[in-house]
Amino acid sequence: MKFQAVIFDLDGVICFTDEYHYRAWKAMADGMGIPFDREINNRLRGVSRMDSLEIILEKYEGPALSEEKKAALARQKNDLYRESLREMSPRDLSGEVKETLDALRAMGLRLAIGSSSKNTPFILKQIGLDGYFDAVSDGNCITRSKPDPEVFVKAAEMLGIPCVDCLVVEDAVSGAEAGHAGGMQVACLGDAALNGAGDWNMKSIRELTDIVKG
Ligand code: B16
Ligand code: MG
Repeated sequence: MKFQAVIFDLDGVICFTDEYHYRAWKAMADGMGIPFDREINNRLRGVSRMDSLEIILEKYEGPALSEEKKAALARQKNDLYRESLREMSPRDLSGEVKETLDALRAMGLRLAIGSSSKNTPFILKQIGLDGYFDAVSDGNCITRSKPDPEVFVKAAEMLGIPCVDCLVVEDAVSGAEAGHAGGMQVACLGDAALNGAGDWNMKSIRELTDIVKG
C-alpha cells in the first residue's frame, strides 16, 4: 500500500455543508450591505471562521468595526449555520462516501479527519459518523488555519503515523496547500480539483481506493 492513513477534510469532502456556510455568510453580508458572491465564497473554503470574516470585510466600506462587533457578526453567522446543521441526518452522508470509507478501512488504512471547523464534532454526530474515525483533528485543537499544515500534522500525530505516509483529501485550494506544506501528498475533489491543486485531481471520491494502492 502506498499510504498508511488517509486524512479527510470534512466540509466539501465527507459532507456538503459548504452550501450552508455560503447561505449563512450571505445573510450576514446582506444585512451589512456588503457585496458577497460565490467567487468570494470559494476563497473561504478551509479558512477559519474569523479569517473568513476578514475576507468578507475586504468589501466593507462603513465605519471601522470593533473586535466585539466582528465577534458578534461571526456569532450571527454561526447561529444561522448551526440551524442548518440541526436539519442534517445520516441521510446527508452519501453512499459513495460511506462505501469508500468502509473500503479504505477494509484495506487496512487508518482514517482521520482534518477540518478547520469548530463544528466538526456536531456535524459528525448529525451524519452518523460519531466515533467512526481513528483520529479527529479540527478547529478546536489548532491555532493556525489552512493553508498552515497544523491541522493535518496534528491528525498524523494523533494517529502515530509519519506525515509522509498520510494522504490528505481536500476540496479547498488552501487545504491542498496545507497538506503539501505538511509534507503530505494530496488528492483533491471539487473546487481544488478544478484548480489542479492536488497530486491527484478526482471526479469521484471512489478513485481513492486505487490511489492508495499506488
Ligand atoms: P466553523 P473544512 C472549514 O471546514 C470550511 O471549509 C470553512 O468554510 C469554514 O469557515 C471553516 O471550516 C470553519 O468552520 O465556522 O464551523 O468553525 O473544509 O476545513 O472541513
Ligand atoms: Mg473543505
